[in-house]
Amino acid sequence: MAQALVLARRGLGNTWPNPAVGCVLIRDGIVVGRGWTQPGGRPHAEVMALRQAGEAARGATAYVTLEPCAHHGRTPPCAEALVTAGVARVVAAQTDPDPRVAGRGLEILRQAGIKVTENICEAEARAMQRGFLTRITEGRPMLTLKLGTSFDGRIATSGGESQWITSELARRHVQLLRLTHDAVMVGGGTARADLPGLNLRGMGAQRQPVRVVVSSRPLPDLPPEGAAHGPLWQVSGAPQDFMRELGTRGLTRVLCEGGGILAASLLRADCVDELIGYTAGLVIGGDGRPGVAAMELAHLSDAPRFRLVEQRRIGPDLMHRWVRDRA
Ligand code: AOF
Ligand code: ZN
Repeated sequence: MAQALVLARRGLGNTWPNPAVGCVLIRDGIVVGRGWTQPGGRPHAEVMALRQAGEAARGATAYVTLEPCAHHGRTPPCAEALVTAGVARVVAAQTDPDPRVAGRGLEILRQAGIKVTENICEAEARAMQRGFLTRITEGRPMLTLKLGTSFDGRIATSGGESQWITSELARRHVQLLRLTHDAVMVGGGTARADLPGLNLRGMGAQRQPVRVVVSSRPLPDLPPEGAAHGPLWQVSGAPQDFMRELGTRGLTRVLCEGGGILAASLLRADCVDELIGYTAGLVIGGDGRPGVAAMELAHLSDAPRFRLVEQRRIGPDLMHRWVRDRA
């Protein structure tokens, strides 16, 4: 399952509106097939692994990071494909909350006499598929807020000078973040002031992320959609509303890269699921521009609290990642 999770990760940012799933087929202790969800969400992971295994799938155990699907889409369901291939056992990390599946995939397998084991590495699988799970259960994509700041949480001097606070290496790491998200989001102020590329450069990307600009005013001339830039979507209004709209349009993982006003409104609306900070060893002071603008909280208990899950040195900077646990 650990291997299947590694394979699943390859699809992050690439498979929306579908989840990024991994599948490993093992027979007699030997890996006979490996698959992961392909760009755009099809073919599914199991189909890729079964294709690779061919006849060797007969009698094998399939490790999948999500319950195999049960619905007839453009192709027959993966649960049926596993039955037809003669797989003997299926180990699934979690059931699929998509109402078209929701336990029916595992039921098809059991009915066919396949041994089914559930909830193996469930926490890891749920963490990786949080974007898809959030879209299915809450109707909105998962949101990651990234901030590259000085030691004291500033993103620019009072005069607006911001290039560069974090190192080149940290900024390369942000490219990796974009690679694993479906879309990159900025506020109108940032779009106008920085004319950001919001694209992937030199990462061998199969797909450019969607560019989402949150603004009710006309946008500046940003590069048109093409090989180097993803589609450009403008949204506005209350965070809960435009986040739902993005979910309806299929996004599962959105990376917000600022600015401070958008960050504050997303945090106030409790729409942020993950924080990623890149902290540089320079101090700008209280007259500098804050990474998060005023939130006007009356009480500390109103502030969203996050849990630290990762910290790492990246060149001269500190990368730290925090998640918001929800019931
Ligand atoms: C799997 N393996 O690799 C993935 C699954 O639109 P469709 O027909 O491609 O189906 C999308 C649904 O299939 C999606 O909402 C989720 O329930 C499941 N995704 N299932 O067996 C996979 N990506
Ligand atoms: Zn499937």
